[in-house]
Amino acid sequence: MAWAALALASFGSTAQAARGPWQVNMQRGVTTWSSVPYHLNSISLGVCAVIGTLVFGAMFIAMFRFRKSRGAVAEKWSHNTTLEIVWTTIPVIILVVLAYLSTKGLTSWADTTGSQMTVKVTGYQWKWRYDYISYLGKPVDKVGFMSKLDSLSDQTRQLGSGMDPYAVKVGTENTYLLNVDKPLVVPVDTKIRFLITGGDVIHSWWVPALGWKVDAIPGTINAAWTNIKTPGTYRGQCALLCGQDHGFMPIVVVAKSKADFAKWLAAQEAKSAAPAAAPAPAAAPAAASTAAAPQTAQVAVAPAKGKQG
Ligand SMILES: [Cu+2]
Repeated sequence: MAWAALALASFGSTAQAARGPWQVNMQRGVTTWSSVPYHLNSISLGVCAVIGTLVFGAMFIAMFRFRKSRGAVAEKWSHNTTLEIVWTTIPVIILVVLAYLSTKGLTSWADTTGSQMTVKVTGYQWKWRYDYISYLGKPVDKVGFMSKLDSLSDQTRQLGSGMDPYAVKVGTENTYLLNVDKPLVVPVDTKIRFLITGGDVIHSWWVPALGWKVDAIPGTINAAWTNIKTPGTYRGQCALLCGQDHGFMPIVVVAKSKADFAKWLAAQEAKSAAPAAAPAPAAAPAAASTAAAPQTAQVAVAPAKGKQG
């Protein structure tokens, strides 16, 4: 049964915090939207379970009751119009209902209008970059950083390190390969738009508690949004095989209260402003171009897109 344990272990390796013991269902997530895929999954699974029970039930009853050794004789008829209309109409209705519900869900997922904040996410081999573009209608002043596997996990994973993966902890939570040096910090109760792209190859930004994942594709910007209800730490992974260290580029989202986030953002802005004020010739052109750049997120993102193309 080692394979089963292994499968279970890898199945449950993400979203540790939100997962109860022996939880096999999807998690409900922590955002205003994340219950949508949860309910869609429950509905489709329910439909599948009912159909499966009816079809396999009828099949097994027929196999048992009408077997040759019990003297069953085959019927000669081959056509039943009523039956065919029934078993065509019912699946059509089920499919139309499922298509309607999932289209409605996807439409609400894709609607980034009214976002109060924009963050650009760029996937690299093998780390993530987060650039804060705007917050509450104002452009954010040069807050952006790389987010990569925490150094304790990184040292532990090296062949022959002799270090204990179970000793990699935050509090009581084992965070081996799940923690990063700098998490993405966001506020709760805020509609956040993510602009997701790739800097080298295709990656996929996936945090299960948000209820979606989006491919990070070089030369393309995919948009998605979230609105987190509960403060907390939410973990995710790169979800598209992107090379040797694909398994070592986790994602950590820390959702703070609005007040705490405003403080954090102000501190980051102050930090990024400080070195630029000092005489650093290399930093000067970058500072000038940012200052000159217009205020909208689209324009701020455009140069990065051009660079990748
Ligand atoms: Cu990746």
